[in-house]
Amino acid sequence: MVINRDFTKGRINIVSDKYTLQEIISQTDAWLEAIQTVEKKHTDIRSIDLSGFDQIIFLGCGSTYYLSLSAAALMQSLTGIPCRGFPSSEIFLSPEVVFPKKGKIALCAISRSGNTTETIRAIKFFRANFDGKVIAITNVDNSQLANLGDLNLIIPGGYDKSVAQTRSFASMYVAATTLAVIASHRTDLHDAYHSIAEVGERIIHEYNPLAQRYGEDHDIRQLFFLGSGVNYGLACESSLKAKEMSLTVSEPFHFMEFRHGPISMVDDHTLVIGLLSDDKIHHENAVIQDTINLGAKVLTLNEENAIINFSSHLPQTLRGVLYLPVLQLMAYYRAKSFGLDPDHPRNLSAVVELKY
Ligand code: F1P
Repeated sequence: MVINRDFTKGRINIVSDKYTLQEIISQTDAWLEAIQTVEKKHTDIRSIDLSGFDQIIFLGCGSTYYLSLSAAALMQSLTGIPCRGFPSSEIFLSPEVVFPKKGKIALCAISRSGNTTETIRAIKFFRANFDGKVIAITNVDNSQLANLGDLNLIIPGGYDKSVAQTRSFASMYVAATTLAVIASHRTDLHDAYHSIAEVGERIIHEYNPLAQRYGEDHDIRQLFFLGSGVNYGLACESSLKAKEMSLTVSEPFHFMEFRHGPISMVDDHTLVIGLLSDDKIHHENAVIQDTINLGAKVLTLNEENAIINFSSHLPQTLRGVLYLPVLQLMAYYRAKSFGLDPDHPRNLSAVVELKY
């Protein structure tokens, strides 16, 4: 598929910072690369036979920890295999809360750089103490992680030069989704997923002006991102983008949890972003309405009947990545409107490599 991305004539005006905007708007190429990369490993995935494991543990740090939360939820919902997502450090710091006493465990380690010390250490700990398989997902092919897995899924085209992950997160999330689809033997989903990049491209163009409008609204002082099920990890990641890039107070919650305390924070300088679903929509909309009644502004995303409509005609399980680009753009524009450099968030480096 050829994607027409002539942004000189399009509605997206590239401004002075170097990487983040370009990475966000070019990400759908990396989605396609991710699908193709995982599909090529179809036979290897089948020979690992994840259905023979009692649990799959997904792990990463920061963005890739949030990716692990969503990937674990998606893998479990598609395959029925119990899955959990953990920060990499918990694997070796608190193994007693991570690993069940009995059963065969597989590990899926996710890292953009492939060199984050905690993630590498977690795999080494697992190898030393357990007999299970390791799957690695990364954007860097000469990284440590790229050689540590029994199965290595590498998507170089997703790599971000910016510190905050946008394209890289999305590309690795698409890889994790494709992995779950193949592991679940759902050929119907497999075929359907191929249209995801085209849909994503359309959403980026259609909603870029809206993302800019919300991002530049300085009447908004705090952000809450709500998501349930698979969408919770995506809400966490979207919230992290706003935090890192625009230094805005921003928190993620499960929809129904929001009424149990956090709702106290809502005022008329609050934006509540709802990553809505099909099957839980009744409850999710009720929470959104409660926040509107308290004066919040809202931004909702869903297949239809939301402010941002995907109109993808794809099943809910495949739509996760579609929530990301507009929320990444919103964080980007907010950062720019505050005079911040979205490529280099304060106090952050692209990789955390520990010396101890
Ligand atoms: C993990 C990570 C990034 C984050 C930050 C520090 O990196 O937490 O998500 O943006 O710059 O490192 P990785 O293991 O995915 O490369």
